[in-house]
Amino acid sequence: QHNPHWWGNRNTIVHLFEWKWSDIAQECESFLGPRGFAGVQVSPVNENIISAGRPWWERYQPISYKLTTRSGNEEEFGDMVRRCNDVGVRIYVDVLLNHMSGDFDGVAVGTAGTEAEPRKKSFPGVPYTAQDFHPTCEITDWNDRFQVQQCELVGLKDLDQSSDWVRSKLIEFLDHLIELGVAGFRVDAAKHMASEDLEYIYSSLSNLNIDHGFPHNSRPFIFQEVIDHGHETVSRDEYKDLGAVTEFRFSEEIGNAFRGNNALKWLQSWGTGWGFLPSGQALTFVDNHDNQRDAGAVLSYKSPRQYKMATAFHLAYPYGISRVMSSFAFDDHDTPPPQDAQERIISPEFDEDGACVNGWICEHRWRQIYAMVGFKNAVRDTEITGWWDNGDNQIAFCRGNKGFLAINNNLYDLSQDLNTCLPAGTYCDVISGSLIDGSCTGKSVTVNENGFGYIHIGSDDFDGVLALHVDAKV
Ligand code: QV4
Repeated sequence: QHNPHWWGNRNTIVHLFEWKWSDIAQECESFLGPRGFAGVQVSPVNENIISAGRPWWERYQPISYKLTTRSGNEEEFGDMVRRCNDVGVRIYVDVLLNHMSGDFDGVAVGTAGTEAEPRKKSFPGVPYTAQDFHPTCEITDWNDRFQVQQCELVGLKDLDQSSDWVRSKLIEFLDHLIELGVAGFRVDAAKHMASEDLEYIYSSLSNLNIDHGFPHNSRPFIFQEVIDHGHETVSRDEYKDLGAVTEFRFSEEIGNAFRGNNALKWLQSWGTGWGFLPSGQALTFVDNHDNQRDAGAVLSYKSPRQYKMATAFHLAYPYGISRVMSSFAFDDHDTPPPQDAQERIISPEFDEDGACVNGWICEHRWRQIYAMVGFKNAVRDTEITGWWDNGDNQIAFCRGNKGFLAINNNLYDLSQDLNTCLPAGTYCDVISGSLIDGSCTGKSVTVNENGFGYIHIGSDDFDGVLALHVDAKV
């Protein structure tokens, strides 16, 4: 279940973290479809516990499988899926199969009004009772398979996926989403569930809904959250044949490289050469909603110049099933999404350039990022050729004769005639500007009969990347 069911030449999933369904529907029609995005990963859809201050992570604490959250209700969800599918943008849901909520004093009331007593492992909205869960224990040794898979991840009540009842409820939940037209699932905390149980669940799911434009017998796309830095007892390899797996080493290594801890010239062997999963099994990303909150090597919107370079490389280099993050601004781990005084999530607002202004970051609306989604669409099915580097942090390569990328992460200029592999002509650099009505608002590069062009990326240029492709020929 590795096929994401993208439309045409599209690529790249955007995670619209904490967005409302009605806003996503609108975004599919007005931005994502026209810009050639392939899909959206949406925040959890089923009812969750309500936590004081409304941190984003309350949505990782389910109460029932009713489709009502702060992002909207079932009707709004269904409307979003239909409208996105209509413009060729697939929806992938973040699903919590591992657990229900953590402890809560007394009776908890969820976002759909359902009551539960998590401390007693009582979730009548499903219903689940204590016998549907593993006995309570804490994970103290992350290399102990029993603890990782049968104890409680940060105290979240741990469902027993070997039980017929639990399996049937999970399958029913996922099938309901398939019926509504989704293309697949991000499986949260997959590492904390036995792969045999997941295999049973995935293989029991319905085919995708043909009324939403999926071909007959299409299987739901599955990408599993398994954090494997290497040498872990529960490894990514146990899951990779069931569906794609989040390749966290990609995120860590790309952060390292673009932070300057590893010379970019080494990226020539990027991908499996770095010990990553085979391309078709790897869900790749520069940052995700968890690791953007951790200190460390991972890059996020908070380091925009390096982040844009890393994202350009991510989308230009032919490796992995790519996902870009679209964040809201945060100060600390618990910062809630933009909300009003009644704790309702607010809609993003845009300035005249289309950038988000009211607490939403919307990396996917940064020109340097959506232009690279366009680049990736333009160069589809080409190989990487003509690698060049300066032995340090300046690199360049071609994608067949359709695209060319150059990056300068040195503290001195890149000024050089380079082989762009492109047909002769003038091309607009889609990073520093756009091609509008036949003229380029940024740098342009003239390519001669031999495919060479003069490439300049000053060390103090606004961006350290230059990208040319055949769909942006002046
Ligand atoms: C607290 C204590 C615990 C204690 C517990 C007892 O910290 O030590 O056992 O109380 O009741 C929130 C709080 C957390 C609290 C917990 C339970 O932050 O302090 O525990 O609730 O009340 C998200 C957030 C978590 C959040 C959780 C549930 O990141 O902070 O916990 O949602 O609301 C590993 C896993 C990987 C996981 C990653 C974070 O292998 O699978 O940790 N990633 C996924 C999601 C992530 C999500 C979860 C899993 C849980 O990507 O966003 O956690 O669904 O690497």
